[in-house]
Formats: sequence, structure tokens, C-alpha cells
Amino acid sequence: MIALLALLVATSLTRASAWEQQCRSFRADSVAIIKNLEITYYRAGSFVNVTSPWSTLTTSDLPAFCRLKFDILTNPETGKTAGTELWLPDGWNTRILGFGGGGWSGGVPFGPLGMDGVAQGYASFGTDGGHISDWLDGRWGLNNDDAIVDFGYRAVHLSVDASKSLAALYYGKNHSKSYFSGCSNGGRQGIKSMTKYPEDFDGLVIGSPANPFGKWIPWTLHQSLVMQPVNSTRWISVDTWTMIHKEILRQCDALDGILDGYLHDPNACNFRPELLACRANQDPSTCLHVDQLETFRKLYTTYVDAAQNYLSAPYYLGGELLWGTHGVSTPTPWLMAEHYYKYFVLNDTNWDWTTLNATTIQLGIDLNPGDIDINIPDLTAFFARGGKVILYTGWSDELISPGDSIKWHADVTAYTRAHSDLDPDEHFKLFMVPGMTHCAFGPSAWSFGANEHRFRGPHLHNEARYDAQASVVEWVENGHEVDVLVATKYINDTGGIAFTRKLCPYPQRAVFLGGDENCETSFECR
Ligand SMILES: *[C@@H]1O[C@H](CO)[C@@H](O)[C@H](O)[C@H]1NC(C)=O
Ligand SMILES: *[C@@H]1O[C@H](CO)[C@@H](O)[C@H](O)[C@H]1NC(C)=O
Ligand SMILES: *[C@@H]1O[C@H](CO)[C@@H](O)[C@H](O)[C@H]1NC(C)=O
Ligand SMILES: *[C@@H]1O[C@H](CO)[C@@H](O)[C@H](O)[C@H]1NC(C)=O
Ligand SMILES: *[C@@H]1O[C@H](CO)[C@@H](O)[C@H](O)[C@H]1NC(C)=O
Ligand SMILES: *[C@@H]1O[C@H](CO)[C@@H](O)[C@H](O)[C@H]1NC(C)=O
Ligand SMILES: [Ca+2]
Repeated sequence: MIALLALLVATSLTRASAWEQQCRSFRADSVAIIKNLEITYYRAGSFVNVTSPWSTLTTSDLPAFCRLKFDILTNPETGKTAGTELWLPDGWNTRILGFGGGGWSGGVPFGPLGMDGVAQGYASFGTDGGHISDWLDGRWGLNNDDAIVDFGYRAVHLSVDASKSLAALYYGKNHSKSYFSGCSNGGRQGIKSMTKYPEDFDGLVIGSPANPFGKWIPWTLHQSLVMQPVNSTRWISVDTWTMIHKEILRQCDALDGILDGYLHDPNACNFRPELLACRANQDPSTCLHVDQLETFRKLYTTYVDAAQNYLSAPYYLGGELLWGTHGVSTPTPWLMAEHYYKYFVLNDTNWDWTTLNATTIQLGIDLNPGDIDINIPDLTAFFARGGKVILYTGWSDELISPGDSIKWHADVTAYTRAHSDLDPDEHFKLFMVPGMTHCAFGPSAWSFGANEHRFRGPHLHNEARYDAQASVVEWVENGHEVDVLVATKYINDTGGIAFTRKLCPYPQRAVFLGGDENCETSFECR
């Protein structure tokens, strides 16, 4: 018996070291676009401490994997490259999983690669999008078309091809299916892939896509312009937002049947801000000036251009505590937006963002630098080959209006019906997440295995129901439709379950049936 155990242990050690050998001696010469390959093997549980401008991963919780760090040649004529990594777990689940990058990207998304990817057995990859930068800093774009095109679509697409080839070479067999996970600009990258390269992925989980850039970016500046100048009668400070938020909860928190500090459906709230209007001689810090009421209305109204063409959906009720971040209630605007016009559209480093006008907005839309935008909601080629996509957005998103996801879902649905015999509902589902801010966090249940969720906190179960990534795999590989997801709220977002909630495919909502309000079984999708 002891001998048998010893043999088993010895065998498993030999196997592990076989992978280690395979890793350390791996050559990628046959994959032409790979340059500067560096290899590191991490044994199970060893200390991983890697950092990029975009993400830092420090953990000892990963299974054994082979880390390939390399550049992909994105433009043979100029020699342009994009930094990329592919992490190959010994215990491969035969699937490939690519991760997107938010903001301007600018570094490999290590956190998701490790916690969302390799830890679940995926061969996981991600790129820096073709440049190194802080995620909000767009100065790299100035007169740098090569980098702009890499950011727009090229780096991700070529990293998919390269990663598929490298994984096949490493494991000695092809991957079974390929997946993508991304939020914000990462969501845009996912949409780009589905429309431009429908064969790149079989299933995607994408959140709050920054698309179309040319219309979303001016919305963020518009918000600042509506508020400015700082401390004027129309300015709404962070403290004032807090006051407004409390009043919204006072009027509407209970409408969904639970006083849990957030709105399950902001559209069900018929908020009356005028109840906060200042009366004669009232302390202005405790009420809203008539100009602030006007600001409020503008921020919660669809943003259209002078000819009434749609540019962006507005803020929705409930996210006010974060409206002060990222530029709206700060003297300087959302840096990404200012940089987009300075370094991608006008090429004018002295451009004054307060002079944003209709001509400049149209110039950005028409120029579409690096083919960043996806203007035609055409997923028919992706759907026709069986592709599945789960889109999610927080109702309290402070950076990209959740209404834009709803509109995009509606646009894709209409386009698919008009141009094909495909049923879009069999390929595409939208999940609105009550109370969730941009991609994660918020007072609500927001953890459901989407991009970075495992990286940002604990995770309840790996089954499809609790895990958006596992659910898209079930959908793609076994045809099990995703009709509900369960999201978890952890105590202080760190440990211990506070409550669980159902997330329902839009336009359904999770309706509270009574009973234990902390348990998802007390809710029903309707
Ligand atoms: C992780 O690496 C960084 C450098 O990238 C280093 O500054 C830091 O001390 C390391 N952390 C630990 C715990 O070793
Ligand atoms: C800014 O530079 C880009 C090339 O990087 C060019 O395509 C664009 O037309 C320029 N914009 C203007 C307003 O000249
Ligand atoms: C792997 O896929 C490639 C095409 O992507 C194909 O040419 C090759 O035959 C496949 N290999 C195996 C072993 O199936
Ligand atoms: C706005 O008011 C705050 C609080 O009184 C003050 O600290 C800040 O300097 C003011 N900012 C401007 C630009 O006037
Ligand atoms: C709009 O802004 C651009 C760039 O700042 C400027 O060149 C142009 O004169 C402005 N157009 C109008 C009509 O104000
Ligand atoms: C949650 O965090 C708050 C503030 O940091 C702290 O006061 C509280 O004790 C924490 N609660 C738990 C259960 O850890
Ligand atoms: Ca509530």
C-alpha cells in the first residue's frame, strides 16, 4: 500500500516536472509574429508577483502554469509590436480565454489572467493594446497611427491568433473553444472582435462597453460642461450629491420591496428633485438652487446633438455617490475624454476642453481613429457560427451610461431580425445589475464571475448559475441557455455572504416575492 502511494506520488511529481520541462524548453520559432519570448514556470502555489501599468497580481493561490511573455509583431512594415502574455496551466481545460483592458489599456491585465483565467484552467491571454501607459493617459496617441490602430483592434485580434497557435504547440493539440472576457474598453474590444473577426471567439462575457467612443467620450465632457464653473450656482459638489442620493433613497428605496440602500430598478422611481429646492433663507448646503435642479435634469436626460441626434443615454438614479469621481464634480474633466480630442482627433496639445463644439464632436465620429468604433450593430456572422454573448451593465455605472448597453442590445436585436433568419435571443443576452457601478462594486450584489470579479473579491460557486464565464461555456458547449445568474454581496466586499440576488435577462427584472430578502430564492425573474 505504502509502495503504491509512493508510486502515485512519484508519478504525479514526474508528470508535474514533465510540464515544467515542456515549459522551460518551449520554442515558438514556428509562430512567425512572436518576438522576444520569455518563459517562466510557476509551480502550484508558488508566489506570483507581477505588475503592469494596468494591473498588479500578487498571489500564492494559482495552480501550476507556464508563463509566456512576448511581443507580437502587429505591423511588419514598421516593426510595430504589442506586449502580450499567454499563461498555460498544467491542468488545461482545453479552452482559450482572452482578457480585455479598460481605459486606454496600456498594460497586460495580469489580475484577470491569473484569478479569472488560469485559476479556472483556461489558457489565458491578454495584451497591452500596443502601448505602455497609465490607463487614463492618452498622450501615446499623438501622431502615432500605428499605436492607435493596435489599440482599436489589431493587438487583440493578432493576440488571439498567436495564442491559439502557441497553445496548440504547447499542449500538442488544438483548443476546443475560445472565449473572451472584458469590461469598459475591454467590452468594446469584445464587440470589435464579434463584428470584425467573428471567428476569433465562440463565447464572450462583456460589460459596459465603451462604444461608440466618438459619442460616449463627448458625453463625459458634456457632463462636466453642464456643471461648470466650479462653485457656481449650477455646480453640484460631492457633498450635494450625497444629499441628493439620500433623498432618492428616501423617495424610492422601498419601491422594490426591500430597504437595502439601492434601487432594483431606477426606472421605477419617479424621483421629484424639486422637493429639495431651496426655500427662502435656507442654508444652501442643505438644498438645491434652481440652477442645480436644472443641472440635475440635464445629467439625467438623454444627450443629443444640436440636430437632436442621439449621442448617449444619461445617468440613472442611484449612482450619485460616485458622480463626483472621474471628472464630473472635479475641476478637471475625465482625462481620457480630454486626451481623445487632444491626441487622437485634433492633434492639438493645447486644446481647451471647454471649447468642445459640434464640429469637433463630428470630426471625432467621422475620423474614427484606429477604427475604434463599431457603428453597425451587425453580429450576424458571429451568431451564424453559433457564437454566444452575455452583456452586463450596472445601473449605477458612473462612467458609461447603462442606457447605451440597452440601446446596443436593442440595435443588435433589430439588425439581426431585419438582416437574417437568426433569432438574436438565442445568441445574445443582456443582464442589468442593480446598484453596480462601473464593471464591479456598489452597495448591491455585484459578484457573478464576470471580468475581474474573482480578482476583486471572493467567489461563491463555480457552477454556471453563479458564474457568468461558466454560464457562457455551458451555453456554447451544451446549449444550456442562460436564463438567470445569481450575484453575491459579500460583507464589506471581502468575505462572508451578506446576501444573494437574481440577475435576469433584460427586459426581465428580479421581483421580490417576500420571505428572506437576503436569499436569491425569494426573487423571481419577470
Ligand atoms: C512585488 O514586486 C514588486 C516589484 O514589481 C516589489 O516592489 C514588491 O516588493 C514585490 N512584493 C513582494 C511581496 O515581494
Ligand atoms: C490627427 O492625426 C491623425 C493621424 O494620427 C490624422 O488621421 C487626423 O486627420 C489628424 N487630425 C487633424 C484634425 O488633422
Ligand atoms: C488545428 O487547427 C488547425 C486550423 O486552425 C488545423 O489546420 C489543424 O489540422 C488542427 N490540428 C489538429 C490536430 O486538429
Ligand atoms: C470651491 O469651493 C471649495 C469649498 O469652499 C473650495 O475649497 C475650492 O477652492 C473652490 N474652488 C474654486 C475653483 O473656486
Ligand atoms: C470648434 O472647435 C474647433 C477646435 O477647437 C475650432 O477650431 C473651431 O473653430 C470651433 N468651431 C466653432 C464653430 O466654434
Ligand atoms: C466593514 O468595514 C467597516 C469600515 O471599514 C468596518 O467598520 C466594519 O467593522 C467592517 N465590517 C466587517 C463585518 O468586517
Ligand atoms: Ca431597495
